[in-house]
Amino acid sequence: MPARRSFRIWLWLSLLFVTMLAGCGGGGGGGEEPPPPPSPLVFIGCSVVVFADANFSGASATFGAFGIVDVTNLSVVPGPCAGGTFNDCISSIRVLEGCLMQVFVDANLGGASAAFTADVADLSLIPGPCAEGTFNNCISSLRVISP
Ligand SMILES: [Ca+2]
Repeated sequence: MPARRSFRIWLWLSLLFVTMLAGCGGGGGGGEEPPPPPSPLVFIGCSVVVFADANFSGASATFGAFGIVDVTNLSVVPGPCAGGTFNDCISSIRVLEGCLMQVFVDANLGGASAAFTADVADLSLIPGPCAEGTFNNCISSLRVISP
């Protein structure tokens, strides 16, 4: 009788052990792919969006990244204005919170400039050196600065 009881206990423990192994296998995947790990990249840079029309409408282009990003010549950025570019073409600007955008009326960050830290819905309301004394359809280069 004791031997039989020992055998039953051994059998019970063996079954328990096998069940635990099976449980581990199932919990460890069981054929299902684990979810992909979250992206290790955290975006802390800046970006701006320029629009050909006021009130953030019309064709747009986005610039920015980390640190300082210079766009030295908007006449090589494809756009809807003369020559199929964004030169002298920007009428409104979105600036990501915390970012600084400098705009220049000439290429290579030259000529009169203005700096913005918030959206500008209508550059024709910003006094400048171009048509009607504003910055509308006037910007030829720009700089985006991350905090
Ligand atoms: Ca210009």
